[in-house]
Amino acid sequence: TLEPGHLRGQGGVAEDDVRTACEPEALKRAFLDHLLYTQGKTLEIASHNDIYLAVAYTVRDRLLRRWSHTSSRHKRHGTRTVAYLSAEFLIGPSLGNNLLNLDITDALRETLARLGIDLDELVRREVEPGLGNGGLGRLAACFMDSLATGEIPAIGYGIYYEYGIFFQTVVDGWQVENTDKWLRFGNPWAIHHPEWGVEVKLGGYTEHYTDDVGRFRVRWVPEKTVWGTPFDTPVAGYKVSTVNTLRLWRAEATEEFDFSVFNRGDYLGAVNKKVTSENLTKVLYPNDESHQGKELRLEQQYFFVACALRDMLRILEHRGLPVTEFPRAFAVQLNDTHPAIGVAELMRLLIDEYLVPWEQAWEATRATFAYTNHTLLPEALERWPLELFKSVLPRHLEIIYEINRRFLNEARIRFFGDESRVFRLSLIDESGERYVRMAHLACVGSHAINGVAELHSTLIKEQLLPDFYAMWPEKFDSVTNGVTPRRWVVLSNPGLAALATEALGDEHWIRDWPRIAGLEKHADDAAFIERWQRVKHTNKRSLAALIRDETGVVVNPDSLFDVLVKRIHEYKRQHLAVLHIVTRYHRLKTQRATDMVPRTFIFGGKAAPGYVRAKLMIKLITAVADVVNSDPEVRDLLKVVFLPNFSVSKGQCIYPAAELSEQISLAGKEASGTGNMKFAMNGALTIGTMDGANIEICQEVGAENFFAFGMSADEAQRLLRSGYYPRDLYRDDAELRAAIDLIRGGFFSRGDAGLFEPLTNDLLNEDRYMLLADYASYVECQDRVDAAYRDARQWSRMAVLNCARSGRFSSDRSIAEYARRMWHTSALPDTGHGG
Ligand code: GL9
Repeated sequence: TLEPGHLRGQGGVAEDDVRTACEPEALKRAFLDHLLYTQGKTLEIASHNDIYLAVAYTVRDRLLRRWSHTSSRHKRHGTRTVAYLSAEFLIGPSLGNNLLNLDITDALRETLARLGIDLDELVRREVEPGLGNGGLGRLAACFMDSLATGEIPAIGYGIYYEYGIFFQTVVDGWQVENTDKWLRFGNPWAIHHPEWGVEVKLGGYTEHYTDDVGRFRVRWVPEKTVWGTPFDTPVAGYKVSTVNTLRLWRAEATEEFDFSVFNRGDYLGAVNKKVTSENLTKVLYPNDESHQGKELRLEQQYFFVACALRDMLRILEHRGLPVTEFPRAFAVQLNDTHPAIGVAELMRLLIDEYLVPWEQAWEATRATFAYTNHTLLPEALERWPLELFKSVLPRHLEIIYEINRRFLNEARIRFFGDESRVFRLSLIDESGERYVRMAHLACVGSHAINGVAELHSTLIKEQLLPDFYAMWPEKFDSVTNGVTPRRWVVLSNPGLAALATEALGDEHWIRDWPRIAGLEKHADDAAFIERWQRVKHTNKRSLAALIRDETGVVVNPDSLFDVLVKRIHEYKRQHLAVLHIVTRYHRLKTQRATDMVPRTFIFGGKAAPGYVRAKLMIKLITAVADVVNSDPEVRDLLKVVFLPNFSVSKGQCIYPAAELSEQISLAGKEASGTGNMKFAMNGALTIGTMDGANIEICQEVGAENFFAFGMSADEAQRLLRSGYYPRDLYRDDAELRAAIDLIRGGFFSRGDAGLFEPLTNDLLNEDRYMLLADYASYVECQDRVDAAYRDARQWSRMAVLNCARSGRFSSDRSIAEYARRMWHTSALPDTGHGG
């Protein structure tokens, strides 16, 4: 038998402590243990990556005990768990965030420093998993943080893509996509659980038969099956003991299937099938706001949803509950329509496999699901060609037909005699080639439907889904997006965090962001403003260094940092910002406008690889940058930078350094935006249209602290309906004409007049996003920005007010609203009694 002494390691640290204790000595022992016993290296020969991994494992160990306590607590209390279904989770780098939430940053930094290791460099160099495209995926990650911090039982379900969003480089001014092999050096945060694998069927046909006790049954005979196994990443709340789970699924070949082919002597065929199965979760589709009707994409969606629902049934069984308890055990949130097939899949499981009667199954399904819509753009709405859908999911199509039949019967009674409305409500689009409408499936199968900002939710009711709204007004709701102040302030902007803690007297604001309002009373305090300015200047210098390292461009940290970072898309109107820059340049060249405020325009964002116009917009930005930056006459009055590969890590460096946040989408097009919130929290002023959450930001911070311009959504729609003629605007506005003529005359393309014609011709002839209609207002507003920036003290005062009044934009608030109104769940905190 082992004496207690045998449990002690050489360092005098108990074995137990080596996994849990957070004192410097224990951390040191734990780190060296992992370096030797996990990485097989001593400090002398360890690579940077060895050290990183050993540190990450040391941190992960400290999450595991809490993780297992959290799941047994959830099991014991049997409370409703939120299942957040999302095809994307853009979580960003984990190390810094976990250290923050565990509250061990300082202890570990000190420990490692004594070994000659710089923790901050490990944090800075961590590769991030790019498992999302942009706002939608990042929102899911902020929500996971807020769920854990609010101690709400939750599991995030999604896909463990082998290749995330591509890595963007810029070559000769053009975007070039490179593969993102984020798993190359290993992922220390996730734990693979093959024992929780599930089989997923695809393709084939159905058989209807009568079983031996005379019941009508349906059998789905698949063409192939794939095997899904989960990778679990712990998600720790901020300084609480709750650790929730992000469970991402990877596809593999099923053994049985491959062997059957193999046994027929077709070895290569069998291997090929294996490769095909594994392709399923290989790559994230890099489109944003545009639906691609690709079979593999539909398979990905069904795959992770099927895995997730099976997993929930396993948990239900483990808790000893019958399947009819499903809606009491889980609230399933659909992050857009990507997981909407879950409605049909849960029905299939209940009626085909558990033999629950249809009515009862339907009631349970509706009680389970809620649907969040994230866009109004028609090209983003998912519709699957019926034949494609049938070939992948033959049984689900039958179930959707039956859901539709019953639903349309209800609609016919509700809207007596109005067959055209019934036609518009149908889950099947029959206006031309036939399609399955995923948003309609999500609406019918959910008890709640919400938009992501007030304007967006209104437009959903009035324009996107008016017939559904007429049928079920009580289902429609609105939850304005939010972002986590832990990552986007505390981690990204330590200078501001320290200042806030000092000014507010404690750190409560980190878990209760509205308390940041306490900064308001310091807005007129000269000493406070001076410190605020120093923080901003330090952040600007860091960003300037990053810009120099990545692009070679040297920018002046005393210039106004004017930032536009987000996916590149026509509706977001990056080219409107370019028109303004070109106007400034034209003024400098023609009017010697020496009183101009020196500005650095910083752009970042990825274009979908197949989106030719968006890629041309990047080329336009870089082309203007090349000319402007090398014109000696411009000096430092104007600098333009395109920072490649915008990502979560880059964002963490950019938002804290920004002074002006560009949110310039055509009103009515941006559902919410979340970058706009990150900027405001970090004290940037917004120049923006009355779109998405910009409207709410303007309301909160006050119109006098916000640069609003352009048409409202209403005005834009009325102008479009009454006849919009962009060429008249071009003809009548000399500055606008000069800017467009410079671009289309080839000035920025070194004489190649044709290069930007697809963009300029579109602006003159169609201009779907109405840049020309908002141009004059935008340029005039930018002149007011200059005037305001000249008074540094006053500018900083407005910046402080922007931060202080951003209390509403924490994702903690969004999650509290979902929990109360959609999920009917509440926190399950650790009381400390029995773990
Ligand atoms: C988006 C909307 O366009 C944004 O306005 C919104 O803030 C986010 C989160 O609700 O969702 N919908 C969408 O498809 N994307 C969004 O950003 N696109 C990407 O995520 C790339």
